[in-house]
Amino acid sequence: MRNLNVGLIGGGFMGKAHSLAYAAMPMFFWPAPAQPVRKTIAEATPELADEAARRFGFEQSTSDWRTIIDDPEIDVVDIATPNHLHAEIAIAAAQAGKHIICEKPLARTGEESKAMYDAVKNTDLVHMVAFNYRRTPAVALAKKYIDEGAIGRITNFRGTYLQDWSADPSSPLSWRFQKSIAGSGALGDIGTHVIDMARYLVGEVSAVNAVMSTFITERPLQSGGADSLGAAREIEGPKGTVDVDDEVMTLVRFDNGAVGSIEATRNAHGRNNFLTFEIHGTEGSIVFNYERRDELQVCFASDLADRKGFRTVYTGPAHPYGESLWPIPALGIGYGETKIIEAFDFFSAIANGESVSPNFADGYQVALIDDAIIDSAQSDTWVKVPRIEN
Ligand code: NAI
Ligand code: SOE
Repeated sequence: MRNLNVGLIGGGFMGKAHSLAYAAMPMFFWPAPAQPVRKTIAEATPELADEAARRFGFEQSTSDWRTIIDDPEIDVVDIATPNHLHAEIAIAAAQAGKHIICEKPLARTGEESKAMYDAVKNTDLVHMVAFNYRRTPAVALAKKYIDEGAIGRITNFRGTYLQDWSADPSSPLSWRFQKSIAGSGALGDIGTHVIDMARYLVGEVSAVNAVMSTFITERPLQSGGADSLGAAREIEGPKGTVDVDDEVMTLVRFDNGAVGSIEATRNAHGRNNFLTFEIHGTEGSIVFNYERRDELQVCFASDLADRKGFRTVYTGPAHPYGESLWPIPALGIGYGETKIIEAFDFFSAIANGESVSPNFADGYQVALIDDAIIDSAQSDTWVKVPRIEN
């Protein structure tokens, strides 16, 4: 088993999740495809970097991410910074011949995403964009049922991602509300997870017809310290402008003829991480809700009429990734497990010299769908989604 040295850039929420995954992946998936070595972590200041190294188990730290790029011992660059840094870091990492895992959204715009894809597309590098929710075992099970034809030809996809952490107008101006850093609001931050699900489970999106709105146009500025996600802390004081969307809803058409809808907001009181889909096919239906992520609801048209209805399948050893997780169903899959599975698939691809999905091509295609949604909301019309050139 090879050791692969990781340089992780960004020691916030995702820095924690990825560090956990690197430590835990070989505990679950054994023999592991490779042993991730937590070599160097980069943070915004030397103090933050030193603290992150001690907390997340890295051998060394730096306040200049280019140190990681320039280090010939680093095999993997992990980008877990706010969105505005993704492109510059990823392109530098690709030029230095590093494998790359980059948090979602791939970048702020389609144009930036294209530059990232161009940097990796004619190389042997493994590149991945971290849409981890598709690695929830119940979602992978939905994909298996669909691929096996269990619900027939898909006719309808209804996806939502609803949260409430920013519903309070006195919650702070996180970088997630600033276009120059985030690119877009609910669309790029959480709508992209639903778009990834839609592409994974149904197929390519061909056209969109969207509305977008911003209801809370200013929020209190944060000073110093870590970025705070809304409800975690309410602050008084000077305010800054929110220049991204609070709400996005879009109708979608798929290449294969299916239709559907996608909506996202971070202002839905009572919804915490309500990432859901309901898929109808000619032979059945599938329903998933991340807040009950051990469960998949299925209904088959072939069920006898007097017992037809949704049944609940609890994921466990019989299901995707299940043999490596916990020994009986419904013990509880968490957010951490989705990142551990993601790390397993990423390191497997490196060890086997294969590509992995979702990769930068997928991240770029999602960004083109985002751009089309913004264009549609502004022009009040259906907009066709361009397809990336391979
Ligand atoms: P965060 O704000 O918690 O952490 C970002 C960290 O990057 C901060 O600690 C900040 O100090 C650091 N940073 C900023 N500039 C830096 C620089 N020049 N060099 C090194 N470090 C620097 O943000 P969070 O939530 O971890 O988000 C990071 C990325 O992960 C974003 O792209 C976000 O969209 C994505 N994300 C993905 C999730 C998923 O479920 N896949 C969940 C949460 C975030
Ligand atoms: C905030 O909306 C956030 O942290 C997103 O950035 C993540 O992508 C999502 O998985 C959880 O919520």
